[in-house]
Amino acid sequence: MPNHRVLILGIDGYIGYPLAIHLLKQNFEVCGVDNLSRRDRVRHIGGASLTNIASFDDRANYLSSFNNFIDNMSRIDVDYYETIDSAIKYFKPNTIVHLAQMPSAPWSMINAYHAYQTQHENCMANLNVLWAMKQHCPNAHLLKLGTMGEYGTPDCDIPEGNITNTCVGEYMTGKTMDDRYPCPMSGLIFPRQPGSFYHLSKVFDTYNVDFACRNWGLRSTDVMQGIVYGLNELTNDIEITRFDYDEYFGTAINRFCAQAIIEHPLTVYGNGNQTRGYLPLKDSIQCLTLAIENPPEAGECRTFNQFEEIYSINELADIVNRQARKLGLNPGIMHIPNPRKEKESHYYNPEHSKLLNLGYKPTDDLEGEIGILLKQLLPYKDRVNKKVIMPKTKWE
Ligand code: USQ
Repeated sequence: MPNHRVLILGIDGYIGYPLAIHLLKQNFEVCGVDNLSRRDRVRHIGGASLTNIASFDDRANYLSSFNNFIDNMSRIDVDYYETIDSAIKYFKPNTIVHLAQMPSAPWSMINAYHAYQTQHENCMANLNVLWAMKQHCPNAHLLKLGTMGEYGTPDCDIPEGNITNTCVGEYMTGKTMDDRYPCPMSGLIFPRQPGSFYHLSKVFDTYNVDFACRNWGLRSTDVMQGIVYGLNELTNDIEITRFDYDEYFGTAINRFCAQAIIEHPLTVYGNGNQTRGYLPLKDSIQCLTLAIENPPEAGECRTFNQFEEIYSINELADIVNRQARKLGLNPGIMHIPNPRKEKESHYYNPEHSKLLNLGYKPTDDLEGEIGILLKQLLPYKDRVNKKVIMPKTKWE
């Protein structure tokens, strides 16, 4: 998409870097910033990307080899207003993809310092972006990464962001079941029940973005993303994204796959009936691109629930175990006491049709994708550090 400039905040991350490459190949003008905190934090907890990723400078040089890459990537902290203000003023983007946030629920639950850092960084950075947009590019589109974890696991269907008018108010005072009428709360933000200080930070962001859209007429998309897994498609080594598998920055499928290649039993927390939505990294990039190509109206704060398939942790562990066996590996599965405070058996039925309506073509073969991922990871087997696999942080 020529003449459309995308500023990626968090361009060095798991999603940011492959998204930048994808957009450059689609002829978008791309620029980006990052403070390298993901690299620092993973190193600090004793982890490292399982894939051998290029340095920040080498990545910047690679992206600069595309004519439509606007500038060298800058190392800036988005939670300092002056830096993000000057970046937005300088780049004048049509779309800002905001991925520059601390992404880990367990990291936010370590102690007071980690909870504070998470909420300070995530919420302040987001506020700064909103004010700088208002100042320098009020017509731009803010594409902000939220999380399905904002909703929690309520005992009812979850709409895409807001209460719909198909909800009925039959339980309101003075009404009976025969008195159904459209819900008077239709259009309001659907109640959130986040499960960690990290997920809470995303809820605060949601309300700040919604307010900025209503008050200043900004336009935004809040992407309630499910759990992303896998690696990006590569045409050369420098394109490979990071792959974390530690307790904090690795997510369920990625952790299970890293465990499987060293035949470590797959670490199912609790009874394993926790159910979530999942999508491969390439689908996350496809969905973000669709959102960029189809911006909301001025003043609109729209929400996409972004995932494709729903699985329980037990189902995922079985799939990874089965695919590992096909490669001659025998990890097995272990149930360990759940370090988190979360419902282990629950109802889960979130709506997710808006991206499909925009043309999202989901990869609906999770088992096949996991088979491919295990093969991609096998060459990195000797890099797995067993010390960062078992969880140490407890929610209570
Ligand atoms: N789990 C295990 N074993 C493990 C790791 C996790 O059983 O070794 C379980 C957890 O108890 C949880 C589920 O797997 O029930 C998901 O955990 P996760 O670590 O894969 O994902 P979560 O902490 O929820 O957070 C991740 C990302 C976050 C994103 C979120 C989407 O880190 O940035 O927002 O997925 S969602 O979960 O839909 O909210």
